Amino acid sequence: MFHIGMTQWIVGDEPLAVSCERLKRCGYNGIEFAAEPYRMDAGECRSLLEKYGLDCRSLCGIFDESRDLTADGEAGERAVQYIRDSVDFAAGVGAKIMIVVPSPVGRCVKPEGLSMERLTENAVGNVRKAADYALEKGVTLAVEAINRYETYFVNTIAKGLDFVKRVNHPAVGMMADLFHMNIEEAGLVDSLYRMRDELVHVHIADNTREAAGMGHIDFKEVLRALQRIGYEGSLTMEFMYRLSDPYSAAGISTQTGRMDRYAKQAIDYIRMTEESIQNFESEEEVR
Ligand code: LER
Ligand code: MN
Repeated sequence: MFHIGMTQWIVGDEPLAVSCERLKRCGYNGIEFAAEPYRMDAGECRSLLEKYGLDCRSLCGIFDESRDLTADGEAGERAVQYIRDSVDFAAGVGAKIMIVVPSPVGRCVKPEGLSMERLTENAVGNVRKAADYALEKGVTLAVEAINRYETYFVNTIAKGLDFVKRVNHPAVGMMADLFHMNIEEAGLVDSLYRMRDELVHVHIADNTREAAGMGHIDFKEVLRALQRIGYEGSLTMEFMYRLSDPYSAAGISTQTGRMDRYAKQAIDYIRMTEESIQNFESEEEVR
């Protein structure tokens, strides 16, 4: 069975204990904390993990305009330092993966006056610097391709793979976010196969970005592909209401009812799908 987690930045300012209790109640294995090392306390997070019997395998990097890896000079260094501080936080809560979006989320137009090559060079150099530190701490940076309505930069798996190849660092891999991939990829399964050697983490949402099973993504073929490529990481739920700016989810404070429903729907649907493909696999064996 896959490890199943839920990312925590999508629940707004809900207390962490409320999120952990929900996940335990719904049968989740873990929680993905937001990488907010300047306002979250690793000790407090660890006690909650212990209290609710959850683990934290990954942190979700929050790359707003103030954490711009495509920048050089001081701004670029600030983004690198944010990753280093998040890596310390990851080590403090036992997480082995930190998600990295190599450009600010929500910046959909390339900044004027800077070539794509220059921006890429900056981002590659900054991620490589951060990765040297991550390697020392045993953390892998997972590059996330996000769709064209959230970035002009790395928005397809092909661009993500090129980026990772250019960084060329043992502490840098890639992740798959099914919501973004459903917008950008010609085929989900083909792209999962293409990224198999780099794949270290997965985000799950349906095509509307609501919980798995509420839309039309074929999770049966997605899970079968993940099994066949030998993926052993977490399936981390990252659902939200239909928002054009995903980070605005973090500002919504009264969504507990919806989150209860989505959290349960997502895990029940994925577990049921998992079971149905298990049955399918064994029928194949019988034949
Ligand atoms: C943003 O849309 C996203 O998918 C997150 O995982 C990273 O900020
Ligand atoms: Mn994601």
